[in-house]
Amino acid sequence: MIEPIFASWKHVFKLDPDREINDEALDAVCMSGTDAIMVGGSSGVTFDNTVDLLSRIRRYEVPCALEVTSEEAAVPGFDYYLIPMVLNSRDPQWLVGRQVEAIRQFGSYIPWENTFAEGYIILNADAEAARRSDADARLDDLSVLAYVRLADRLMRMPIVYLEYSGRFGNMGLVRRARSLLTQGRLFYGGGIDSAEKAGEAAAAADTVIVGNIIYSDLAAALKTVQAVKQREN
Ligand code: 1GP
Repeated sequence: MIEPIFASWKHVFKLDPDREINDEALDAVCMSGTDAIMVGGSSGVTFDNTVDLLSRIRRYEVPCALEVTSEEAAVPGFDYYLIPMVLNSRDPQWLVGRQVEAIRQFGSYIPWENTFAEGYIILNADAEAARRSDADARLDDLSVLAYVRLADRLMRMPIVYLEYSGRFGNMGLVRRARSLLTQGRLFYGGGIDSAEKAGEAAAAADTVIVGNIIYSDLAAALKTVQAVKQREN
């Protein structure tokens, strides 16, 4: 099997189509040396704002992936499509329900060879993503690791995503999670707002996702790229 491209991604910037970013900031993000841009958000993502953001990112060579959270916003033209499946949701619609509905409607048009499942484990109960997907985010460590094994060994998901969105997570737990993986790649996202935290996350996970800080402190966001790349793990 050919390794998916994201196997080489160490640093990813996540841009939210529902948030404003001016051309200068977008230029800095796309030229930063990050391995990829992921486009996605928890609310307010539409076809129009996703197309708009994609067309602006397309001026650059950086690979661009869409994290698809609603079928209306499944815009063609991205390099990759990442499909979140919230493993610790209490509501099966966020695990497989919405995905089945989208496949039922658009299955023949989905670029399957560039489409990958993300086994999401949401661990910040205060995050918008946790509220929307009704995730059971208050898990003890053993349960988190059980979800990780479920995703990696039983479901053979190519991406296991520990999502702390808005809060910096427990790096000891992230490291243990990664040590259990046998074929999947461990994505970590949440609360990275400095080079130091980016370095710590890079030492614990395979791929580090930086989101919010792009919009509140661009200079700090840009520093996370080198911090991650310099880290040998
Ligand atoms: C959100 O995991 C990403 O889906 C990144 O989190 O926005 O907290 O950086 P932050």
